[in-house]
Amino acid sequence: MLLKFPKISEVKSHEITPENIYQGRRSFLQDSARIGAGMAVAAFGLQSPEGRAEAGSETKALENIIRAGTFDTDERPTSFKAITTYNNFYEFGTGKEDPARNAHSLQPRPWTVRVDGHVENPGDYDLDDLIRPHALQERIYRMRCVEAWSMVIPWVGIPLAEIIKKLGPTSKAKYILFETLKDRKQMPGQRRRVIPWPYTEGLRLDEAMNPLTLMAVGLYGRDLPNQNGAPMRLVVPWKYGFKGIKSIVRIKFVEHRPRNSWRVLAAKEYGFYANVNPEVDHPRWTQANERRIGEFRRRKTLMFNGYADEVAHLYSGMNLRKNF
Ligand SMILES: Nc1nc2c(c(=O)[nH]1)N[C@H]1C(S)=C(S)[C@@H](COP(=O)(O)O)O[C@H]1N2
Ligand SMILES: [Mo]
Repeated sequence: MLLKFPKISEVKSHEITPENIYQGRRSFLQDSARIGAGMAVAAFGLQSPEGRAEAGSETKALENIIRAGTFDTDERPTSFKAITTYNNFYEFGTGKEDPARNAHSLQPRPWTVRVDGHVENPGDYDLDDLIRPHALQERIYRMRCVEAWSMVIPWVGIPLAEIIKKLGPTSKAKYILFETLKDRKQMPGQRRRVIPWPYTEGLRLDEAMNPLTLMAVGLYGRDLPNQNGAPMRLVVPWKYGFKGIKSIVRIKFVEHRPRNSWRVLAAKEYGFYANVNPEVDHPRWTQANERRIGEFRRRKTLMFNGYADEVAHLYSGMNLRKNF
C-alpha cells in the first residue's frame, strides 16, 4: 500500500503550516501502523531548487514514510521555523541565522556521493541510487548542540546501518569518515578559513551501526531544507550537534580514527567522541544544563542526551573524561 498525503496545493491556505501538515501526516501514520499497513518502499520527494524553509513553500512532502516509533521522544517538537532558521552551518556563515539566509546557493540535486576505502562496493553513487533501496523512517529525536542549546526534531531518514550493510565494509574497516561538499560557489562561507574545509566527521563503525544513527534526508515530513544539510546529513542524537555532518559527498571506510574538523581546529575543546555528557564541561562553559529553543527555563542535560539505554554499552570500560 502506498501512503498518500495531501499535496500542499490541496490544503486550504490557513491550514498551511509545516506543523499542521506534519501533525496530519503523523496521525495518519499512526493509524496505518495500528492496522499493520503502510510498509511502503521509499519513493523520493522532490526538493525545490531553492530549498526554502517558509511555510507553504515549494518544498514537497516526502511521500512514503514509515513511522518507526521505537526511539521517539514524546517531547514536543521544536517549531519548523526555529529548526530551519537557527542553526550552525559554517559553510554559509558563522551566525545562527546565516544558513537560512545564504543556503539558497546550494544545489542538492543531482548529488554524487563517493564511497571508498575498505568496502566491497566502492564507487561514485548518485544519491538517489544510494537511498532508493531503503524505506524512509520518521524519528523524533532530542538534539543537543555543544553550545548548550537543544531542540526536538522530527527527522526523516534511513538507519545508517542499512546503508552500511549494502555497501559492505571489509574486516579492515573500523571507522567511517564523512566529508561535506567543498565548493566556494555553492558554499560562500568557505571563502573564509574558519575551520579546515571540507568539513569532516567520523564515527566508530559500531557507533555508525547503532540503530539510533540516522542518515537524514528530511524533517517535518519534507525534504531537508538546504540549511539543515540537504540532501543528506548525519544524525547521531547522543552526541553533540557538530557530529551531525551536513551535505555529505563522501563516505570512506577506514582503519584508523579519522580527523574531524572541530578537533583539528581545537583538540582541547572538541573530542572525537563528543558524547553528550553533563559531567564533562567544555573548557569555556558548563555542559550540565541546556536551553531548549522556545523555552525560557534551563533544563538539566542528560547523560548521552537521554539515550544511555541504547548506547552506553558502546563505551563500557572507557574513561569518558579522557575520551570526551
Ligand atoms: N558541514 C557542516 N555540518 C555541520 C555544521 C557545519 O558547520 N558544517 N555544524 C554542526 C553543528 S555545530 C550543529 S549544532 C548542527 C546544527 O544543524 P541542525 O540544527 O540542522 O542539526 O549541524 C552540524 N553539522
Ligand atoms: Mo553545534
